[in-house]
Amino acid sequence: MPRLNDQVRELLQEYADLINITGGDAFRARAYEKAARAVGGHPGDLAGLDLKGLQQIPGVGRSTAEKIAEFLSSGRITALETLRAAIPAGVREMMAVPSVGPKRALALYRDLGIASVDDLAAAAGADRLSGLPGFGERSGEKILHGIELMRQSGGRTLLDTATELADQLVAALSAAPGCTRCAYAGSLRRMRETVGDIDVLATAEDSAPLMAALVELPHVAEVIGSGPTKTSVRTTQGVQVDLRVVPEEDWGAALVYFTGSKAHNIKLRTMAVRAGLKLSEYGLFEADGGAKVVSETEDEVYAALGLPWIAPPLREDRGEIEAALNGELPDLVQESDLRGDLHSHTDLTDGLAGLAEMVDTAAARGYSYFAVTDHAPNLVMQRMTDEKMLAQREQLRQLADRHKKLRLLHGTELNIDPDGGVDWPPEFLAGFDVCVASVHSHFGLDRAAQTRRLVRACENPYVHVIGHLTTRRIGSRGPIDVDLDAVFEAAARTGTAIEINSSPQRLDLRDEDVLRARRHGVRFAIDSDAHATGHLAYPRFGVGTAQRGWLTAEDVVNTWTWQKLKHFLRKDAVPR
Ligand code: DGT
Ligand code: CA
Ligand code: CA
Ligand code: ZN
Repeated sequence: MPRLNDQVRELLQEYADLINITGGDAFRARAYEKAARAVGGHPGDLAGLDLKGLQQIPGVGRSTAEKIAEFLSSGRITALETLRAAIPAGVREMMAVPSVGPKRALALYRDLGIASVDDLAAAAGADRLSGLPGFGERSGEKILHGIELMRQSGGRTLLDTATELADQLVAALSAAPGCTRCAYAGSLRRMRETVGDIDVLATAEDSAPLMAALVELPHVAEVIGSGPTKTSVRTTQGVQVDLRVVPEEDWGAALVYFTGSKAHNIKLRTMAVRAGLKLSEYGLFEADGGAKVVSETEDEVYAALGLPWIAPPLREDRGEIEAALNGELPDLVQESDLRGDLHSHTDLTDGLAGLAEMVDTAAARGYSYFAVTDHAPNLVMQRMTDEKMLAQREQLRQLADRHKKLRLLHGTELNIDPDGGVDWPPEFLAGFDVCVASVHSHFGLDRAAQTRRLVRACENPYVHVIGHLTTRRIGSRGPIDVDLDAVFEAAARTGTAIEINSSPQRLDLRDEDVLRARRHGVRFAIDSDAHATGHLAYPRFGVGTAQRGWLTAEDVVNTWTWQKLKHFLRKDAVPR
């Protein structure tokens, strides 16, 4: 079952969307949207909270609290159901298509009777949109492109949702009678940015109790198929889960096989064949005679092929087998290597939590440094001023007494303007301990202009980190068009770190671009970009992306000691 808070977040977000679509009060819609985020980011469980308790959650007002209370007691929200009855679910899905939005979704429905993303694709493809008021020449083309983006991620699940679900499934199945081992495999174990389905592997003498345990879980909405070795289900969130149960002595071979990737597996099998062996999910066997060589642990399987164990994020056939043969596998960065976080927000701008709360949570993670980097004034809706920024700096200095072991850094997230300039003059910038600079506007500039602006941002002596470089959002916004090599070259030359933004919707840079940046000698910062205390745990996902990009701790500036980071923040040359 999804966490109750997440269920409520979904419902409030849907309510806000439907208010927008039906042309309701935009401020009301925004209030529900904010409440949705507040509930999703709230660390405590909503269950058992009364009206008063609910209203104590920052961002939840009286009417939201009443709706949540109604849901907690009756399982429904009347006002939401009224709106649902007026608008087909497909219209809300259309609203999520990049470049459509609520107003156009409603116009498409009212004027053309278009009520689903499929209908919309057909109408745009047949050029039936251009006559509509508010739809320009190229609207159809843009909408088709947006639908394509949505479909590319189509049906795939983001890493945070999949990880949370898989952790729960593994815990539940491990407790089933007779289960001796249980873990997830597949693309999730390789830490891909999205997963098609979740592959869970377990060992037991008798598989029946495990299969039964899976099918009976409250997460399960539908059983797709069930047999003695494999059961597939679909969860209430629509995620497919495959459970395979093997005998304990085949664990290693099965784990290698079902972790994949397919391309990595094919390479391994070819190596086995050359050595007169046969590799399958049941083990490594002699090709003639069929005697089993090994299969109990992954180590044994790799060793029998003449290889060291290869970390799952590397198993993409991107040169890892060759590197393993040459003894050149990277010593991958681990989450435990991180000593701090250089990008976070508070409720001074669009974060949900107050400064002290964010700092306390960072301290509890055992960090030795932590930067607060609220948005700078050019992102107009955040209403930042010099006075607010300086007041926050003062507050942060005062919090330092409370956290002797945590060095607090006062920073900001600057906006890279179309020409590559940033907010504030040099005198003011010089007052920050750390500056992240990011693109938040003008996503449509041509390649030359995008490249120029990012190179200039790297060359700015006050900019330490380029935030979410390509600005993509998985499934909803493509990357900007930019010559990445030119930007990486500039970053390496100027000693500017490139961020791996760990937010599961972004994971920006993505794995392949990390791999490429690394060849230029770029340094990286694995940041949470937290907008709530719970988000401070996001670097788990950024580390996965970094591992898929072959990074070591040395490549990542926020694994460095404060002594070393201090030089980096002065943009002194740090020796490689
Ligand atoms: P996904 O679920 O699309 O994100 O990606 P995976 O990699 O989890 O793929 P999935 O779920 O189809 O299969 C899980 C693993 O099983 C995969 O990583 C490799 C292995 N596997 C599945 N089918 C084949 C196959 O036909 N040949 C080989 N060599 N391996 C396979
Ligand atoms: Ca899978
Ligand atoms: Ca699968
Ligand atoms: Zn940002």
